[in-house]
Amino acid sequence: MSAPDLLTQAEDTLRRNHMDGYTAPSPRLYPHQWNWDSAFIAIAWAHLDWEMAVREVDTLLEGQWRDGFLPHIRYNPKVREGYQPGPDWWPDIPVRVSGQHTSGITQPPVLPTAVFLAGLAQPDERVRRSWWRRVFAPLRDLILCYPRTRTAPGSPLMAIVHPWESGTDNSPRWDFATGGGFKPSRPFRRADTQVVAAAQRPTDRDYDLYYFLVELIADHRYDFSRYLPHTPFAVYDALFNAIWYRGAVDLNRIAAELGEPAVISVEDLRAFADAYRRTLWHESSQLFRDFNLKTRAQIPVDTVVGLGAICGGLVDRTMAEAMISGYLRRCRGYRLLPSVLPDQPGFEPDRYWRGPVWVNTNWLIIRGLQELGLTTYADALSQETLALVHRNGRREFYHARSGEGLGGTDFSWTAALVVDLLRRPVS
Ligand code: 9WN
Repeated sequence: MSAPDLLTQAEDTLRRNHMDGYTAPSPRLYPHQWNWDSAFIAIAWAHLDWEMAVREVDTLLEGQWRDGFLPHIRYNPKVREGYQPGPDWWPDIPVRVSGQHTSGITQPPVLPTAVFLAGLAQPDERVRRSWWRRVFAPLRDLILCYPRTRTAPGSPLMAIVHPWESGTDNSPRWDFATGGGFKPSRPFRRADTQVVAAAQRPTDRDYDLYYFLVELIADHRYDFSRYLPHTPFAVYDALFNAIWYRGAVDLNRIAAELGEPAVISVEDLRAFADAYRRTLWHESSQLFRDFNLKTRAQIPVDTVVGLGAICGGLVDRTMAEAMISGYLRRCRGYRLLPSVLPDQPGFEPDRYWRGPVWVNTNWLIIRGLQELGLTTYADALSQETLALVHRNGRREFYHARSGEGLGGTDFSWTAALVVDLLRRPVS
């Protein structure tokens, strides 16, 4: 297949998945609107059909809360079946726009970066600026909300409180919590294994923890300071924090274009970057690791998230090169980049976030390497990613050894990021 065919098929997938003002991640498996999915998708729409990017972002922001928090799912009221948990598990959500239904947790805040990139794809400066001006306040509220509501005394890093907030749901990094035997008080039903083989999805034990945390967080009405003493899960996630930092930098760039003051000051950005490196760096693996707030210790699992600082702009070129070359050495014989390093105990090449290759994490690292001038690495990884999708279709994830397409079909962010890599090639 030639690059134009790959592009056409990716665009077809996005158009088919578009409904009611947003693009579903994979209509049968995930029919609602997801936070970081829509951010990735908006980047592609900006290349293909700029007004569609504007709509994707507007619809996502309709689910924003009064304090700026952007939830991980905005439910489409027309979709009544087909995804669990539904909005009934999340009572009393403080939405800005009445009538909206959302989840009560968040996801990595890719949106400010996506709006920055989508804006740059608009050649008419007047149109670009007027869009940035219109979405600036909600994005500022979003970036400021996490330091205000998700930090604990003594650190500017932000805690995630549910594996779903990491976007890498059943990563072995979270086995410390799934192994705890937590169960919700009410029965729940899984819809995901009706669509995708159970062997490729999180286990029932993972889901017990997911629903236990849903209940705990909802019972405390989404107030971090209230449930922090009671939860077994509060983590400084290396990717979430890197994406927040990158989002803050990109939003400051938008602010500068609009003649607005910086949203996060240079001093605060510096203090954040210092804390990130001090708390999360793991010298012997030459990667960053997550930090468990409950045990006050790093979580000893090496995954692709450990490279997240590269896309966040939190490391220099020398450090990034040491990180990526070390990672590549440890995945010889596997497709790049496996979501978990194959030498790690929890590695499974075909199960969701426990080893398979994902296009969104590859894309984040590719763009980070590119910005640092590590073009040879970025270009090679981009070519491999495009070849993987070319051979195996626009799937949710890919077997870490064989490259076979797995999980959801017609997957929107896979299609979207292929579009971006083709339309804005590394070299
Ligand atoms: C829970 C939609 C989402 C992605 C996540 C991915 C998966 C949901 C699920 O699908 O999570 O949010 O039900 O498995 O892990 O990153 O945003 O594509």
